[in-house]
Amino acid sequence: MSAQAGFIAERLVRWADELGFDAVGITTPEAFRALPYDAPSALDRYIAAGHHGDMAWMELHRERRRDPGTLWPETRSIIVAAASYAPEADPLAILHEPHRAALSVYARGKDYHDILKSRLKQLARRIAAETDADVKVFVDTAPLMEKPLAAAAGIGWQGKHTNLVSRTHGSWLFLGAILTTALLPETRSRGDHCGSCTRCLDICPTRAFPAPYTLDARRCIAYLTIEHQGHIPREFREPIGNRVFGCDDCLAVCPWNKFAVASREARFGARPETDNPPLAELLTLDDAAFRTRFAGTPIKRTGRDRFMRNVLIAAGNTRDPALTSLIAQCLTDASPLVRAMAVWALARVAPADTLRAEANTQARYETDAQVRAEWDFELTCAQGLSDSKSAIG
Ligand code: B12
Ligand code: SF4
Repeated sequence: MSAQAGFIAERLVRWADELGFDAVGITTPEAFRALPYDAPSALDRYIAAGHHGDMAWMELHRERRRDPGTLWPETRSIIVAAASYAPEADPLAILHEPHRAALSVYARGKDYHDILKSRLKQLARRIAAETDADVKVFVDTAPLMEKPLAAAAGIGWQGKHTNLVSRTHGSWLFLGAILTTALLPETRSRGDHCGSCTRCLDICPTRAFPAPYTLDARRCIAYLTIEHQGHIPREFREPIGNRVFGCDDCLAVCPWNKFAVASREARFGARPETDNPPLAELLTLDDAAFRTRFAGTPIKRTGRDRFMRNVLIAAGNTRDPALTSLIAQCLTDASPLVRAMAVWALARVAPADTLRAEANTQARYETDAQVRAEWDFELTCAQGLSDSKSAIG
């Protein structure tokens, strides 16, 4: 290790702080491979079990993702930088306001990918300027396992909810990495401090953890509302509640959050249009209005149709007849994703005769097989309900 490498490592902490990062660490491909839980094999098991659902890109780039040395064989050191997005108020309070959309904390500001990437590039430029080394910057979408890398770099540990937890920032850290050909002194990996706590596992509304430290993404609300492209399976619709984009439950109950300081959230520019808006407002969004409203935020990534699918599930979960006409308007939407969830939501807010009246005007013209199946299911349930009522009467 050269004296210059030690000098860079010392400066790194100051540079990272100046650029708005809250923690930084250095690891190597060898240290990553030596983690006690063998992250590359854990990825293999995750994919073999189908836990990635329809995120086919995880399987497609598996070889590169499972080892930074395969992604870029010249890599000698990996700098992991983390930025806190700790919220100012309890992010679970919104779950008690069913008429408003719960948008997860990470999605409420400007898109963190853009912000972190720009900061990481500036950090990488400083490293490159001080050495002859090559550098490459990665945030989130690259085939790299950022959480075990951050654990190997000593920023924290992977908690039972699988996210990186830090003793100083709790569960509220975004991560990014810089790969470099420079050999820099490693920072030490720290142990697991979850102890016997199981709060994150116990609170999950969809029971997405088959075991501690293992997530079945197919059951996770973050996956269902953001990544999943099709209809959301029936068993998850009620547990989703009013969570329209992502989920914070397992992060928010982590006891280590008590040390997290909210001041840096402002750097992600929380915006009023993502501040848990009323569902009634969102139910009227067409494509243009969706794009305008959520431009520059992570929310735009789902596109309008998937977002409306989620809004309709939340609307159905209000069980409020006052939303009937707004939901009914979605029965003629161009997207079958939206129409299907409009049927489901209508069946929850409207009386059976309104459902049947809508079926007479809409269902008979429905051409999409899955939307027809939603109609058939809900009309059969409504019929069963009125049969049992008349049997009792
Ligand atoms: C795919 C993905 C998702 C998927 C799947 C998540 C998952 N756990 O795999 C979905 C869509 C569900 C998702 C959701 C969220 N995500 Co996401 N996601 C990713 C992504 C792109 C890849 C993650 C990955 O590699 N998964 C593969 C599997 C194999 O990894 P794993 O579940 O972590 O499995 C590990 C454990 O099982 C562990 N393990 C196995 N056995 C044992 C035993 C012991 C004792 C221990 C300690 C560990 C252990 O080894 C495995 C490998 O490390 C990363 C960005 C990146 N490039 O890394 C962001 C990332 C993980 N997501 C992030 C965030 C913020 C979220 C959400 C909080 C967003 C939200 N509010 O809705 C939720 C959290 C849900 C949750 N409980 O995980 C952050 C997490 C930051 C942090 N502090 O950890 C990341 C790092 C993005 C970023 N750049 O900041 N995400
Ligand atoms: S983000 Fe929500 S749904 Fe996903 S694992 Fe955590 S608590 Fe469960």
